[in-house]
Amino acid sequence: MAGPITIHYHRDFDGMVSAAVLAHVLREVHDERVQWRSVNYDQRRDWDDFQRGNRFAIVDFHFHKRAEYWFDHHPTTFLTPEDEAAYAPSDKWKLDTSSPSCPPIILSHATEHWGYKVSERFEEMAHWSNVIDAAQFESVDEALFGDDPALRISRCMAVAPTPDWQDKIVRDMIDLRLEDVAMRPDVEKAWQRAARNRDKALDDFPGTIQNVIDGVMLYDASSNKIRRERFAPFFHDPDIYYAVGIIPTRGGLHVTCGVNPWNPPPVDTVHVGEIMQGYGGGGHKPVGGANPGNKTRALEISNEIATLIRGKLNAK
Ligand SMILES: [Mn+2]
Repeated sequence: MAGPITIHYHRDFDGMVSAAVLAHVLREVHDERVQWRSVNYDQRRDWDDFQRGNRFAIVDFHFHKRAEYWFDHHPTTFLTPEDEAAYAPSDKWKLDTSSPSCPPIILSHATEHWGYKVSERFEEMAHWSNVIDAAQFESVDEALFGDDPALRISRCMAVAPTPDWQDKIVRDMIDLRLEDVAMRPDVEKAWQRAARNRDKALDDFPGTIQNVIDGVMLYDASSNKIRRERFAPFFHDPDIYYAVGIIPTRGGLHVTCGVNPWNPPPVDTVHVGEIMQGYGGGGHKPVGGANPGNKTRALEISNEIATLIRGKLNAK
């Protein structure tokens, strides 16, 4: 008999749910012995050699032609044109870039191809995966302070106590309900810490604002001392349409720009991803980013981008 198969998954909420769902499906339907481990962006460098000689599946992450099972929703999934050419939807592979998150793709595929019966438990996890991955929160308050089990677990991941913590959470997600996973003492403890970090980030944010003009906020959060909270601009100023800012990342300074999900602009003429392409970056219509070489350039282009968006909003 073949050895166990390892599911490699993107280390975020919908990636973890994807791993749990596929583990359950492979165990119940295909009688497989299943293991799982998160995969990170550093491993893309030797992607061709990834797990050579081992049996593996990949979910919510880059396509690999040796993956026995592969499911993803990211439009940027193919690392090379050769990879893209090697892909065709099959019994074991599926890409659906229209899906807000990855788990619904696996669930519908398993139902269609393998006669799998989806439990209410996994329906709930898939729902929250969509909400979290596509930022479909009802309000900025839900995004920041929501305490549904899924939101607590998701927020915890920013303060994971060990590198293999996600693997432990996935193990519980295979067989338990989200509310039971969220009651683990280590999850509760991490959630308390993550909530304190959030509050600190929200307190720090106003000091980073450079200006708010014509519905566009410009901020500079490039200092390493400042904690980052993705939706802080829209919490601080719910009336803005866009926020443009500088943030530090592991790869250097990043200029990020996003639409206010809870206060859409009156005109639909701004494509953030295309604007960012003009600065060597990219993204989607509502959100995108670019990586300037240094701080001076970051200040320069963030200012330009804010001005450009204001111009588009004012051109009626
Ligand atoms: Mn993901």
